[in-house]
Amino acid sequence: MSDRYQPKPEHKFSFGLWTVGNVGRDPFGEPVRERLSPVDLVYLLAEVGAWGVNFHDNDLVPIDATPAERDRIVSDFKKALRETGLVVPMATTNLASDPAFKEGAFTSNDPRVRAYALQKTMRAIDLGVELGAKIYVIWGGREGVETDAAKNPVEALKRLREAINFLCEYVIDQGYDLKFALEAKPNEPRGDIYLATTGHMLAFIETLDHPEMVGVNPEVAHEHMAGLNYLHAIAQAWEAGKLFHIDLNDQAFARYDQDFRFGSWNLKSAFFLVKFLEDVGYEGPRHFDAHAYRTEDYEGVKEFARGCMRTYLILKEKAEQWNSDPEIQALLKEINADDGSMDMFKGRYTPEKAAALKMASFDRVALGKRGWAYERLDQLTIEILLGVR
Ligand code: GLT
Ligand code: MN
Ligand code: MN
Repeated sequence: MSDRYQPKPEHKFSFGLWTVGNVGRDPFGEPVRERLSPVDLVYLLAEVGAWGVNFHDNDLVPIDATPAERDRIVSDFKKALRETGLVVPMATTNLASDPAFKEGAFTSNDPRVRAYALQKTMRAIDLGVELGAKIYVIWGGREGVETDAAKNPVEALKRLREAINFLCEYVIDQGYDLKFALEAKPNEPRGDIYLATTGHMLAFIETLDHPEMVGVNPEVAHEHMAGLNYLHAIAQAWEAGKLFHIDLNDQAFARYDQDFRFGSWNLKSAFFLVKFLEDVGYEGPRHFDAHAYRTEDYEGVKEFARGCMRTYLILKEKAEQWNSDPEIQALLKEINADDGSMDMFKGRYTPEKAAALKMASFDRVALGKRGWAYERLDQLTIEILLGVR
């Protein structure tokens, strides 16, 4: 392997314990890999060159652990972090696995479940902060329905808002340095999940009591499952100052939740994504929320993890090549040419501007005849990706 694709701490590559620790269970089959301990997973991640490790409360501490067991697990985990130098940039709560949450967590019709979900999340926040997390992801995997007979969707939104407002106040009250990142997914494991896309989340955040504490954690697969352009979701979140975290993986459109290795399916989308993140100077973690094929043993899991990071770094290099390619730059210059003749119509509205614009004449036919050379531009992109340029 060439050294220039070697992951380094400054790349901020992170993985969840649940990603490399995924044992390959699916709806049709039993686990295919033995379960590794959180400490083993930290060493595995250190071996492949990751910088950070994230977890759900119960990835680290089993849901039925006693306080003494919790303390021992946390101290073993801290020791592994010290020995490997790995950091914990993000933490989250498992509000999906336990049967108590089968009808939802923060949106459940049962007030006891809603209260329990809040309690579990406050405790998980304490755990995350204790281990250094600065970002707290909330993924409402069970916050949905199979039938709308079950719940008024407006009521569900109100419950979600109340829960997130409560948690923001809790964080302020504790004096924690922690931001929330909401993660959307359109469906699976529920028939339909509320706030189905990053766009829905961005609108919802503006209705919260502390919108400044809450951003998004968009995932490639989740936007692709909704048939959407992930880059556009990322760009909107970025422009709104809300790109607090990111879940990188890959996913064919119109399929079940695949969580493939980053860049393994839609290379061109992955390229434009990496180019965007690098061009704008995104400084957050590059978190891979994916897992190895079910066919793999732990050697394959390491290959999977290395592959996520290596592909990211190769695409980063391709983005630099794209940005410095003279023919591409000449095309972009041409595409964005501006002779200044429209300057008087730009910017904010004024009645004078509007009046002048209404009187202006345009050569509509000439505008329609222009060729944009996007075929050439895209082919040049493809040739860079294919390594022949
Ligand atoms: C789960 C889910 C992910 C979320 C994780 C955080 S858990 O793997 O599929 O998309 O990001 O709760
Ligand atoms: Mn996912
Ligand atoms: Mn995710």
